[in-house]
Amino acid sequence: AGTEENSYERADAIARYLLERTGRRPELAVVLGSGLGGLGDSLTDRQVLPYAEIPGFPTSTVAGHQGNLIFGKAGDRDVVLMQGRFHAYEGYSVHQVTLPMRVFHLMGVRAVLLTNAAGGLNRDYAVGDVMLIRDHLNLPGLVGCNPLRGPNDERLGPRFPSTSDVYDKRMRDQLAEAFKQCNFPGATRLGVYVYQQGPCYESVAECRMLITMGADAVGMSTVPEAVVAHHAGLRVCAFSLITNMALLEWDSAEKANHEEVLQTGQLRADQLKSSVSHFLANFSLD
Ligand code: 6GU
Repeated sequence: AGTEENSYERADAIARYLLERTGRRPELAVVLGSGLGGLGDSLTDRQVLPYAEIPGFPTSTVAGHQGNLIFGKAGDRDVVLMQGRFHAYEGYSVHQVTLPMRVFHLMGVRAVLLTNAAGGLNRDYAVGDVMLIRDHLNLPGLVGCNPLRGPNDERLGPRFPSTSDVYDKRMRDQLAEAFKQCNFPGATRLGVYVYQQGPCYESVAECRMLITMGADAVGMSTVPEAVVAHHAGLRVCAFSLITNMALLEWDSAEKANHEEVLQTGQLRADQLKSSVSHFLANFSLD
């Protein structure tokens, strides 16, 4: 797409800078969601680049979100990891939010794992479960805020890309296997993630609406990146840590809050770290 913020030229300049500066050739990129940034520690042979040191890259701001690009190894595999992502609710344009996917593609990365913290809508789910994303509802995308809006640059992907096949089944199955092998203590679910821009958590009526639309979990990220990565031909896999249950009763004494989201991230940090490391070291791209 043709805005200056995520143009081929900008993404390509950043990709070249990173390849030159690090000498690394990662095959896989990982984006760490709220409270999951600690996964960055699990890599070996690490090289940490703060976003602020990368010319042309946006910088990140929210409490609980760090801002580093980490190059390193998981087993024998070279990976690059975003510790902290850009969200539309912070004021970044949807083009800035998705720029890193184009950078990864132009660096030669072939697959991306996107992670997030999400609210559980499906009443079978519990706090601390993981939901592998099978499909999404891109609410802002449907009503005029699609990350691919604008002139299309064919070097980055087609004008009218499909989205019926964004989430790669083979990667997802391998990820499920990694959670199983590592005895992840929560259930591993398969479901539909609905993206709403935030920063407000949903009202009770909104949660009820989202359930009738077919969503199992709700969050404020991932879908723009997934769409742009898929557009560029990257293989995409994504999961949500269910950090809290969305509230469906009007007179509930509870309410959604960021502390609970971060606490559940903490609670599951070590187990997520081992499952994701296992996946990164063992998954196969063919
Ligand atoms: Cl309940 N809603 C949204 N939109 N994002 C979340 C969440 C809920 N819990 C964690 N992230």
